[in-house]
Amino acid sequence: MYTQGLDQPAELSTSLDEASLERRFLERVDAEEKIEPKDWMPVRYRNTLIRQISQHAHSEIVGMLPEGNWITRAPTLKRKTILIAKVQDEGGHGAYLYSAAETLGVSREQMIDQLLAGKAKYSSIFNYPTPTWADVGAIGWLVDGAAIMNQLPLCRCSYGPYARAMVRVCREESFHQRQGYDLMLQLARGTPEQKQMAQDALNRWWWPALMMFGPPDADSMHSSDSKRWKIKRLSNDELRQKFVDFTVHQANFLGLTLPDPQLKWNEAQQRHEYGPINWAEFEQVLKGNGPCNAERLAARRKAHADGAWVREAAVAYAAKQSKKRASLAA
Ligand code: BYC
Repeated sequence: MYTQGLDQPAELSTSLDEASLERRFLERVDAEEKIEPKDWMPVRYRNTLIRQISQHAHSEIVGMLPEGNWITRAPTLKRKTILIAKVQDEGGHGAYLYSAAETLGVSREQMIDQLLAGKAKYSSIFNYPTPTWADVGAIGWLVDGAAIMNQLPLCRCSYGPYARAMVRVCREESFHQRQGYDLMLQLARGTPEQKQMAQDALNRWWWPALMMFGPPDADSMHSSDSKRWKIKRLSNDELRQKFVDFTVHQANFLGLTLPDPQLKWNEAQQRHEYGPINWAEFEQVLKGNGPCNAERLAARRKAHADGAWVREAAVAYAAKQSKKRASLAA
């Protein structure tokens, strides 16, 4: 996708050959030093980061849509306020992440153009519908829960701007997860109809939440490089397993049943075994054929077009201000 890295500092590239630079880079990674935007880095490392961080940013922005759908219909003022704050946080996460990706030499416009053209990936999870209020609870509990599981290790990622952005994102995700769990708890302790609504939402979101962690390790083409470069600290399957082990207890406390008849505790391995994930469905969602892919992209394209006047006004205002400063300085 992006084949060119930024120019490397001239004195370094002339005094050291590529292999020595790469060796030094790997030594710094091994020593747990953070790599910063102006440091030398291999082009593949830069491109891997641009790919992952931009996909992550897109996920936050597209991720505003399934829950945003419920803002006008939240059942109480308190729930509406919480939901508005959560969706707004997600917009903020997208903004930090686009900024982190920009430090690698790609522009926000390029990234957004790729999203709107349908060429960029974003998390599979946001291509599923939210037909009931309980889906808002299930997203907070499971989707934000899975996101924290995946993102906590990213706080220790080797690339400084991404690692630092993740610290704040994780704190906010933790609030998001708790509000979702609290919503599910209220429904689970409510009327039989409310409890059923919570169970149905859990049934809808469980398997897509497990897919969020990405393909099985054996099929994860980027994992070995990402682990070597300490972008990824834990593998897709390791994180998925931690998520299952964690969530089983939370579901028990809610009195809800995870929709997996093969789920069972393995005493010898001290972990839960779970049933097969439908990877064919995951592939279809990634190809753009999930239940809501077309709807999500159409909503983003409309928002982008509707916001054109805001961007034009901001550019005109900035030009006016810089002209004013120039005439004052003259
Ligand atoms: N969906 O080699 P692999 C949120 C792609 S938003 C779509 O394992 P990698 C929230 C992968 O990109 C949180 N595509 O890749 C927001 C690659 O394709 P390309 C979103 C997926 O990068 C609002 C191919 O499959 N979190 O929390 O080593 C409301 C092979 O995979 C998915 C992040 O973005 C997927 N689920 O590992 C509520 C976390 N999985 O690029 C909540 C940051 C895999 O070669 N990202 N693919 O075309 C990561 O940690 C890693 O990128 C992944 C994948 C674990 C997702």
